[in-house]
Amino acid sequence: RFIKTIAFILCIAFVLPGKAQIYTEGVIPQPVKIKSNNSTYAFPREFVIGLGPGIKASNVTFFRHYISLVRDIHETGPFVNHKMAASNLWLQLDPKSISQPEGYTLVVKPHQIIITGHDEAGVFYGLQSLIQLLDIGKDKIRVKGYTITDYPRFAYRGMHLDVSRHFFKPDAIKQWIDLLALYKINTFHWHLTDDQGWRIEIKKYPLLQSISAYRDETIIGHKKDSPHKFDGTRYGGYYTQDEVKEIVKYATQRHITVIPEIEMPGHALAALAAYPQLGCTGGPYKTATYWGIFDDVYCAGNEETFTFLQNVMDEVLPLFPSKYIHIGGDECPKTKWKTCPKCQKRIKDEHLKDEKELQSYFIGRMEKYLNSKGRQIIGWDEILEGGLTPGATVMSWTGEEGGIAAAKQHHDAIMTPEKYVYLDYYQSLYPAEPLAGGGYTPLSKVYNYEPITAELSGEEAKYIKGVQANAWSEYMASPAQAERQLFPRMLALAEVAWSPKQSKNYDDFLKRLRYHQPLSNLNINAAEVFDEITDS
Ligand code: TNX
Repeated sequence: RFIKTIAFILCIAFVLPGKAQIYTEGVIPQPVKIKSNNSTYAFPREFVIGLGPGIKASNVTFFRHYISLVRDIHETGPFVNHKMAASNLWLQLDPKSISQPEGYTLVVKPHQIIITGHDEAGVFYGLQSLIQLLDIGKDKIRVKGYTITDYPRFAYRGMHLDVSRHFFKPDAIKQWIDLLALYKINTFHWHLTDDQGWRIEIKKYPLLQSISAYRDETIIGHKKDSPHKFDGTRYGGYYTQDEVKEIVKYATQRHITVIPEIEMPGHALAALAAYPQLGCTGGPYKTATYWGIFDDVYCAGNEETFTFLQNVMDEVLPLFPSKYIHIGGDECPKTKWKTCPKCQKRIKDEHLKDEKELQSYFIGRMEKYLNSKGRQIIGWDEILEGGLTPGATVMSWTGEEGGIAAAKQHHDAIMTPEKYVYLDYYQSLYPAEPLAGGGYTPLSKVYNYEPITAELSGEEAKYIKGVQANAWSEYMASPAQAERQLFPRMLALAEVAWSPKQSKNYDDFLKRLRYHQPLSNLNINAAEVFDEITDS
């Protein structure tokens, strides 16, 4: 009994306060430092947002939108170069007091809230944290007093979305961008082309719009013979260049870089359906109506393939100011190249060893072209086969090995291993879980992923630029379905990408998630999936 009593007292004295100290009502991703300062701020019915010098009003657009959704409260402003003392919420830049790029401090005082950013991104992220601290009562919005100092662990914090397997309208993409920004994700990898649909307008090639953007059937299954419904109408769509520009501008205002992916040499069936001369056999081809890997890919022996892809890039580049262009490179069967006279001639003429080196030749040519336009390439880890081209960044998806190999060769890498961060995979073993991709990545698995592996030395680890989760859309036919599949796991990814390794704590994350209001206030269809439920 004595021992039990002592244990109880020790628990009260040390363990519980320890826990209480880490646990906060809910900033996700967990900030570097967050401390209660025992005050509370209550927004008056009319409040003023003041912007210090150098801060554009676009930084507060989402904050104002959020406030307007949750409460009938009228804020005036934002006022540029306003007076600090006259502002309820004051935003300012001070790269000296917070030295990390994208970093910020947030101080909630009894009479005012102050956000200080290293840069505009920092100010913006401070506002995202503030949104998460709002205590929205019936007649008032209160903010508990916290002092936060925060900055990201990784410079590259990515989310991918496949719009080829299912098409999402521009408005859905904008809402998606808002959600990425709310969780401090700064890169949107937009998977725009694949076998099942080409989704970006290229004016020089009108058949990409009339043929490649559509397929014959509305499909949900994986294999040709799995349950799918043919309703007689073509399925598809594409983004006009004006829509793309608008989306990129929208993302930029939210401090998100959009990286377009134009897939090559594989996953090219939709393009071949319109321009069959770009395939080894000349077709005819059809935009795919089921999922998988297809043998028909761009012909690597045909000069016209390169002319086509370069012309495509000539229209893509002006739309996307990103340093990186993603050129795909994954899952390219070499079957057709093996029997294609033009491909075999290319192998001979270029003194290549085999079809793997032919793929490397293909990527290398496109890399040179993109470098000549001032851009760098990213490719899936299969671009390591047959030798990495000089400046390529590797996106490691089949495992972590590709990223590790790239870092050891002093190439930048982004970790996105399917085993941990594929959000198209099942998130629970619940019988009611909707049809999903073939793997199993529950919330805890995403959360506990650590991008820097022990195989890398400190020097090599610097080449791991960050982490990304992927959202392949084979089983996500609508924004609501996509939300159900991607949330809350995307929040776990955000914490992997942003928060310091040593502050990660899954139990604490789950608590913050339970009290987390923004997803419901924004009407997001998030799955109520916690590991306790799924593991039982
Ligand atoms: C593999 S990940 C693919 C995609 C599929 C995905 C399904 C990668 C680079 N390629 O084409 O959609 O698996 O999880």
